[in-house]
Amino acid sequence: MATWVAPNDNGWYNPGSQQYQYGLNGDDELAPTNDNKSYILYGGSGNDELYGQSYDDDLYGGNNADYLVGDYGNDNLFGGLGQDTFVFDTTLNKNKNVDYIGDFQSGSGGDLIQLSKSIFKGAGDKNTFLKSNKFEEGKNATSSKTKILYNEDKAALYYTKKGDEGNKVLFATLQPGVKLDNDDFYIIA
Ligand SMILES: [Ca+2]
Ligand SMILES: [Ca+2]
Ligand SMILES: [Ca+2]
Repeated sequence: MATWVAPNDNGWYNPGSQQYQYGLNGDDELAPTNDNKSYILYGGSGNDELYGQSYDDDLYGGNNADYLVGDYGNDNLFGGLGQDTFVFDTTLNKNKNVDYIGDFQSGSGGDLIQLSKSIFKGAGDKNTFLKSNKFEEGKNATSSKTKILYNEDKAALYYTKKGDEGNKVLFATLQPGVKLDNDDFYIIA
């Protein structure tokens, strides 16, 4: 296996096609540019930014506040300790683009799920938290306003374009038992 370790603490790295990439204790940015395989990225300690590509990637933020972008594919995302951010900004596909977040911490001081308004149409304005009337917990949406539906029994997250009248599209699953609320979600451009 090809393994790459950051040459210095802190900094932006472009190790290209190395499949395994390890940040060190500083703030690392791991952003493979070759979109031809699955990547396994470890941020280590520090506030790291990890960017997957189109295949099924594994991203591990490690300690501190990390920013995880799986991109397309069925990615496995682990923020580790700290207030981590998980970004969803690629075209939804219930078979080929469903990420698993393995350690989400809900609520104040916890982690955040960022949703691109260009994908999650109608979810709200950019740079705002998801409004409570656009979020619902349950098996199916009961309101036409609902955009984000969370089935707590399955720890499954869906986007539903037209709420109770629309089809729901699975886009993420989380570790079993986790509860979510509307302010766990933040809308981005
Ligand atoms: Ca690091
Ligand atoms: Ca990916
Ligand atoms: Ca972390």
